[in-house]
Amino acid sequence: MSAGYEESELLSGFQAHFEQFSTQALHITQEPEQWTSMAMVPSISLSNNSKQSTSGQHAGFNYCCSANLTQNCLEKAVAAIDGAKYSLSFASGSAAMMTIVHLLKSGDNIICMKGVHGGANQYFCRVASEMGVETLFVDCTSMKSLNAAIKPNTKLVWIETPTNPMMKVIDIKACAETAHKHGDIILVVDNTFMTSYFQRPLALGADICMCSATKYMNGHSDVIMGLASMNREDLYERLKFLQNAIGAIPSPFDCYMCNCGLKTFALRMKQHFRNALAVAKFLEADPRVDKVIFPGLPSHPQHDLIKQQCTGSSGMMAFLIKGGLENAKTFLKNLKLFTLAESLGGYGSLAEHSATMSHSSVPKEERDALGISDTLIRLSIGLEDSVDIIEDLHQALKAAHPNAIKPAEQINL
Ligand code: P1T
Repeated sequence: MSAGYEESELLSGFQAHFEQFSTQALHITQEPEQWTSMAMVPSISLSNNSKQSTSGQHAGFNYCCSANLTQNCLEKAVAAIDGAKYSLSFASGSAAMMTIVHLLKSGDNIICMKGVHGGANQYFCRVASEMGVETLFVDCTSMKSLNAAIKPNTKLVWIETPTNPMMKVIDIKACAETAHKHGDIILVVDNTFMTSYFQRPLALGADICMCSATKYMNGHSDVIMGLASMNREDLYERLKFLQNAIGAIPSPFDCYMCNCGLKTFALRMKQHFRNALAVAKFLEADPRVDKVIFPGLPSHPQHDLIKQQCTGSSGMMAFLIKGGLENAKTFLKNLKLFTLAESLGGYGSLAEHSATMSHSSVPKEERDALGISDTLIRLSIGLEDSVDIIEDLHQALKAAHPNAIKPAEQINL
């Protein structure tokens, strides 16, 4: 079996890619001149404080909760990548989310897309609500539903597109228009799955583009970090204040690591897409699989919107294995190359059972309504050779369905 996709086929139907992405990811704010040693690779500045010339006089650095050289370097690079004026980094994607929600006050309302990742659901329902900020979960794929749900105290619309793990896609431009029609409502897009390599929320009208850099941005499964980029100065100033006041900042070492990760970001994303497309085509043709949900496949119900909004798709997909919970469990247990683990977006292929892993904190009736069933398996397709990835899936499917009628070897990839 060989993936063998040509570049033209990979990108067919998708809009042209954003210009200069790779160059920016490699060079923005990496100038050796900023370091006394003229170091090509940005240095790690570990000091948590800086000397002041006289009391209250400093060169932009006093205590590391407000600024750090390595962190600033990363934030400027991310701003360029996200097509933003400003970017801020946080201790995790969840910390970025919490800091953003602190833009609101008690009595304010949030509208959140139905079916966001388990941590967001948990934060909105069990943390923000305790502080008097209520969240209404709405199907934001429908502008009619979003429009009808907006109340006078709605201050923020939070969408994740594609959603985790059901891969529902939201029209960012339409969402921004709908939200902004009602006044100063902040539209936040969690761009973790697509990243700005494939999808540019700010250019489509969003106010804040956030992501968990724990995933693709860093890409090596060894950092926990969150990022938020924006063009509005007022939002930047307030979030910069909150970043310092709350203190959920990343360590300089993690900033250094993430900055290194950006060097291969464009290459990695391209390969994630290439591999994921090969895997999705394999799974879609396999009789042991009921359904594949991958934004890069024409069978995705919102493929037209995806082609309009994105320049490709990452390595994230979900599929329904035929049978029941036992088949899903046998499949997962038999994977050899894939690691059975939560998280996503790293170099190595991961598989997980969303109902009992990443989304176990979501009540069962909500999971059922979203389609997170016992047979749903989420894959984060890594950077291994696609033939090996497919071979692993094939042998695990065989273990889960020993009597399947049509062997996948017959499917010519
Ligand atoms: O893990 P953290 O850096 O705090 O990011 C949270 C987060 C934010 N946004 C999305 C879309 C996410 O999926 C996550 C975390 N999700 C997982 C760890 C998971 O396995 O789904």
